[in-house]
Amino acid sequence: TYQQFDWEEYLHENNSEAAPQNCFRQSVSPPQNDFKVGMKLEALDPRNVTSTCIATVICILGPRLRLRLDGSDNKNDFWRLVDSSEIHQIGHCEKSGGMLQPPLGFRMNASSWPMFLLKTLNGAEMAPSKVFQKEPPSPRTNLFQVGQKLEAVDKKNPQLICCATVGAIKNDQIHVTFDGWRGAFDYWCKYDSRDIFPVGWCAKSGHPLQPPGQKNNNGANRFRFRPSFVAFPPTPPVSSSVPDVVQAPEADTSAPSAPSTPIYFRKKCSGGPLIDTAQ
Ligand code: MLZ
Repeated sequence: TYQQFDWEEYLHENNSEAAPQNCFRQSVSPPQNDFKVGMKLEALDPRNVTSTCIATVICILGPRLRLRLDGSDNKNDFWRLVDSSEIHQIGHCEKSGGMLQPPLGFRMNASSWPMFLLKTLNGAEMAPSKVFQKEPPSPRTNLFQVGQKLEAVDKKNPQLICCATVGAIKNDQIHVTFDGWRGAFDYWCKYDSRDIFPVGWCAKSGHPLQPPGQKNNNGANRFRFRPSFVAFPPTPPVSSSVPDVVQAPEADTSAPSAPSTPIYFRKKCSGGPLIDTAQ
């Protein structure tokens, strides 16, 4: 277990407010995730939303699913909430008169699609209808106000949900700006986007929350907690032939100081929820 980011303290210190729940197209209590890794379902191809494809659950994070389209590569995974309207039980497409399509960038010849489809579904574990949750309704209008805080998917690192602020509003769009980052990750989206969440959603749903970055923040941010599993190199053995070196105390002990020795990560480890996986 790790120290959760403290929104209450952060809002207070930044003299700011959270966007209220009724601004968002999210259910009041985050939906339960009863999917399992390996289950198959139907999903709209994010790169070609007119086609419905077969997808496999690759990873589960709180109420979100990391999906990969069958017949696609592993470079185009995407994330969906379990109450997304863009995912369905297998059979839904055909029932509504549609036909399952190969994903954009299908790695085989198009003519092999029918056989591929048969094989990929044969013996597969299909997600049962009860694990799909109904999408919550959209608020009727854009209720956001500039300056309000929220939690938002970082579209460039879509596994991350991060602390953000409404930077601007234009008609039905809001500008999502990421706290402590210089703007490279900011984006405009519709007020009813499924990628934005009320403050506290991550904590409630068991999804990790990426705390604010440290840009424009004097390089120090006490809201970035140092995880406990960071390994420091062992201290060298005490040798009697070498005089003990006494480290002088740091000049400013109130400033959060970076460790003077490098931090080593085991390369294989993907890191915990507080570690930037994509540096
Ligand atoms: N370490 C990566 C990811 C940053 C994530 C920012 N999220 C708002 C980078 O610096 O590009």
